[in-house]
Amino acid sequence: MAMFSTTFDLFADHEPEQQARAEQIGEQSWLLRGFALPIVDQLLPALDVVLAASPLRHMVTPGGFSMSVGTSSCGDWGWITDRSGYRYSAVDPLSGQPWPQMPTSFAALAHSAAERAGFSDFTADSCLINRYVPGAKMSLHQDKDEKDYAAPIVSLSLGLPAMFLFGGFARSDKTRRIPLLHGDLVVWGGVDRLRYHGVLPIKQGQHPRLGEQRINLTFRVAR
Ligand code: MD3
Ligand code: FE
Repeated sequence: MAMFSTTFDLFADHEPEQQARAEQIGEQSWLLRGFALPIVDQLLPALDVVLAASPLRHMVTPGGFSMSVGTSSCGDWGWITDRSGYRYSAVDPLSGQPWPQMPTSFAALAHSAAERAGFSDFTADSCLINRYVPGAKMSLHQDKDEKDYAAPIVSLSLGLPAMFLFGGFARSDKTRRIPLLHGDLVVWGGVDRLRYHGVLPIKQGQHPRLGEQRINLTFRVAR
């Protein structure tokens, strides 16, 4: 992978009250450090509403392993896995109901982050919610269950820090480690969309706002 050590002042002319710096971490991937911090107070109650209707649960992989990460979704489509495979579903298999609506604060945040990374008109139809407690991890994988790889994936990190692994196009390719912190947004698009990635086991800790957990939201165009 080419090196992107430079920090670019991408949006210097726009909204200087929000942080103006975006760090390029891949050909078409951008880290927006602390981008969500000004609106975390709106996001967390909205997340509680979503999780009251569709609680986090430990899904089972096609191979029969229970994920260490607890997952749920909101929006038109939710990502699920069970013994029959990985897919998007319009219905939450736990509630038998459609997934909760995507809160407008979530949709607006994802749209605005994508725009800052050069992807105009990003409208997510799915938000996957991952909850990590200390020790939980996500093994190297590619996200291939979405229909259109042209749309980026936008991720929001909340709570405890994570060490994110950003790899190449083969599982065995060398990975780079990128710390993801409370309030960080990352936009993964274009050629980087199909890179292998994962999360190292979360370290013990207490986050002042979220306690002993990390929550990651990924906004996607699923269908
Ligand atoms: C890079 N989640 O849910 S988010 C996932 O922190 C997932 O919970 C991780 O990987 C988490 O599938 C990482 C960042 C992310 C998401 C999708 C990507 C990075 C990506 C797709 C392609 C490349
Ligand atoms: Fe992923």
